[in-house]
Amino acid sequence: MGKDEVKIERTLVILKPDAIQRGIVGEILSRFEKRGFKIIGLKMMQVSRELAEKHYLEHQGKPFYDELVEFITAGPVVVFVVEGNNAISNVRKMVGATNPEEAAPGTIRHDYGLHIGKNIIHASDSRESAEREIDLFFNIDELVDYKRIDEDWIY
Ligand code: D4T
Repeated sequence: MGKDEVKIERTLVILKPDAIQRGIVGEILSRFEKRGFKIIGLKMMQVSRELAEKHYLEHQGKPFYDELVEFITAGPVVVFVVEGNNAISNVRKMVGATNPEEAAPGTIRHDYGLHIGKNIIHASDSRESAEREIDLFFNIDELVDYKRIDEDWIY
């Protein structure tokens, strides 16, 4: 791929409370680093009910909504912003299908999960959600602009 075909995007990833409790944060972060993605913002936080409701606005009224909000607020999460070529769709592919039982082997949800109610990770599903979600979880001064030393060997 020529450099002019590279489409650099940003997307939001949340490692949900199950990932923190199970001690797999490092391993999952490592997958993104090794793939060549650049982490440009990263923090641990407790999601408030208010933030959870904003984040899951599109699911309000669905049967699993209450559980979803309970789960994401049940303990600390790790949130990060990933930057790289076609980051939104490429990260979704790494994450895998919503239900870990249906996710393809090699995806994060398959490799670490067994049940839809505890599916480890969230990643933005479109350009619009990526912008909205990055804005919801990060202040602009929490995102860092830098060059990774291996960038010229990735693109
Ligand atoms: P998130 O938003 O967590 O990245 O998941 P997806 O984008 O892959 O899937 P989604 O928005 O359809 O679902 C959001 C969240 O709800 C849980 N869920 C979903 C659930 O517990 N039961 C269900 O039947 C569905 C469809 C899992 C992910």
